[in-house]
Amino acid sequence: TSDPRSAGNYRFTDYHPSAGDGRAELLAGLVASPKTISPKWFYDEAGSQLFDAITRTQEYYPTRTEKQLLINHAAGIADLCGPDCVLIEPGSGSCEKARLLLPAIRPKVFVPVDISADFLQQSARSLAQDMPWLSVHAVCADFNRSWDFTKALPPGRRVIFYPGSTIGNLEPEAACGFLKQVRDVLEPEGAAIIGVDLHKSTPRLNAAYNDTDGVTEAFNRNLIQRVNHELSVSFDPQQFAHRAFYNEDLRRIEMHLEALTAQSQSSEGQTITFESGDTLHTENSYKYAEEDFIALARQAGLQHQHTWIDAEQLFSVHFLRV
Ligand code: AVJ
Repeated sequence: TSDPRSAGNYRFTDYHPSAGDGRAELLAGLVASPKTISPKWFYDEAGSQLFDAITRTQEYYPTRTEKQLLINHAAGIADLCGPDCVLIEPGSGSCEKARLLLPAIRPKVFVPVDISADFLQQSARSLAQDMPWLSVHAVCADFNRSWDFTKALPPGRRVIFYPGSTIGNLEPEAACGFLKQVRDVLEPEGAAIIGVDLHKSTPRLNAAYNDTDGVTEAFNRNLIQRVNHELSVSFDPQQFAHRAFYNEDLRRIEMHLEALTAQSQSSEGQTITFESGDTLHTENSYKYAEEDFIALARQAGLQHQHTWIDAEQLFSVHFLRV
């Protein structure tokens, strides 16, 4: 099929998110001490597929638990949304989770927002086809930089859907900042549905990030390939070990790559050097007790309305309002 930007119940608006100079930032993190990299670099083609495979491992409970919560409580969630809302999903990806809620919520319009134009158009268009009663207004934008796209939305009660515990990648202060931005967009009467992984026993958490099939290990190591590709260097992924553990004091999973041998590579006149045992900090994934997330949301000016939690107390879905 051709590519009409508007057809039937489907519409697409491109805000042309600029890639920015990610590479300079990437290199800066690799020559710093300690070495760090933003988890956003995980998600190239191979990394996105590996993440998908992670969600299907025995040990990684968040995705299947959250989906089951959305299925079980779709009617209750829809009740709190009310009729004819404008449902916005920042970072919508496959729209797979929204699909679980849309038939219950029946929003006036669904607005999937993603930075990846091609993938967004594919998934939003097929959603519009599968749900002909639904208006889909896809927006290509970088919501981490600007929420300006919301100025062009139709009127109606705004509900922001942010599943997956993606908010866990942010430091708590930054998570609060994100929620404040959400609140601004929701004025005067909007709401937010946010999926948050729960603080729990260390063994359970450690297992989820150290699956026995080595999928998370491959996902972590794929960052070395990404660095090689982005910076035209050639580190050997096999010379890095996957390390993932729950930091109980900070209530976060930390992922690192540990160099098994000394190695160095030059890029743009700078040298990236690993001594044997040096680590690269690749991800934080914060976990919250129910009341702690509610307190964080309140700090951001969002009131708690309801929280759904599974019987094993693994994952939470919060409904917040302005
Ligand atoms: C996509 C950030 C929610 O933190 O659990 C999964 C990413 N990293 N396994 C998470 C991830 C390793 C995931 N988030």
